[in-house]
Amino acid sequence: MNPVHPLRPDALSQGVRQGVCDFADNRVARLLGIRYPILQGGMAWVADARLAAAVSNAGGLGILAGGSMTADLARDQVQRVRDLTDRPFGLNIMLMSPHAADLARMAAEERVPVVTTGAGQPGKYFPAWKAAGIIVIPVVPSVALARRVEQQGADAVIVEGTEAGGHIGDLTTLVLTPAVSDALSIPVIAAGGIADGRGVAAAFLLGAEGVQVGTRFLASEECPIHENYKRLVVKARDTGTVVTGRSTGHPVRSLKNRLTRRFLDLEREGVGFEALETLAVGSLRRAVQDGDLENGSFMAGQSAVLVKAVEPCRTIIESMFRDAARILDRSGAYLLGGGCRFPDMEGGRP
Ligand code: TUI
Repeated sequence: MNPVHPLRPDALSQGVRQGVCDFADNRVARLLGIRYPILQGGMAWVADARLAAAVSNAGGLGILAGGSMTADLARDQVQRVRDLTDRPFGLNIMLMSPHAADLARMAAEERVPVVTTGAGQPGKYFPAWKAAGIIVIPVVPSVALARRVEQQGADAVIVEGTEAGGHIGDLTTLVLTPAVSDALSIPVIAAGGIADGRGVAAAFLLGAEGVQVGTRFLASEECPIHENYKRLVVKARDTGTVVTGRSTGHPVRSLKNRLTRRFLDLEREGVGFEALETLAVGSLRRAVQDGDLENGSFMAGQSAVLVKAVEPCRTIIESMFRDAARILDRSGAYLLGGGCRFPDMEGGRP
């Protein structure tokens, strides 16, 4: 239960007036030791040491993707981030990965500052991570799992709405964020559909104290993906993403292309899991590394429509928070607009 809104309007106004926006009173920024309460999604095959370090150096929390790595490869990436930044960073462990247990052990051995988890229940790893002093932030798709991980000792949760890219849950960010904020005491970080300052402002109004952003960072200069992938994100339309894999119980959102059409055709025909698996195997790597427009899986969130250009991570973060702070600072006027009247208002004032 978070009785007090995390953003103090007075501090915010001052920050905006001074042209800086320092979230010193924000629980997520304080917990993580970062300037802006923004985490970069740990996107499998995408989020390497260069991207993570760029985000951390710009004042957010860069996160390495463990989803596509063996523990040895991830250990090497952890070392590389440490070479590139003195700032805090995280490691994402995709719990469906065959390497999840090894990655969990490596994270504790290396005392990675922050671990985020996805696609499963991380409870059994908590004792080792907490003993190593790691800040643990699971992605949760429901209030029930959010409550459970809070009891198990999570430091915060990321609620990821179905607008997100990659492996997704059912609920929207608009519903999940306030529902989980009502149920928990630890900070809630919103993800899914957030790609600009309006999304950040909306997330905070819903009770989040931080945001996690993936798709916008796909279109960052420091993101190591193929140029074709960045181009597809920037030119994506509102209807440009689709969810495949619902029939398998592992729904994944990506940009529409020949692969997603074939996948959906096969699902409609009712072919078995193995035929679908054959189509999917290696497809994310083909998108990220080869830029294979026909056979690659270009995972991205619905927010791709909001991404207009490839920009440095620092520009992305600073513009998002500058815009969010302005919107929140004026949110009364912004939300009601000039002509809006409630029936019981006198002279337009409540
Ligand atoms: O993990 C993600 N997104 C991902 S992982 C990924 S790698 C991949 N590659 C190929 C095929 C499929 C995936 C791509 N995108 N997001 C975090 C997330 N976690 N979203 C939803 C969840 C989640 C779902 C169920 C977390 C916990 C959960 O628990 C279910 C249970 O066991 O109760």
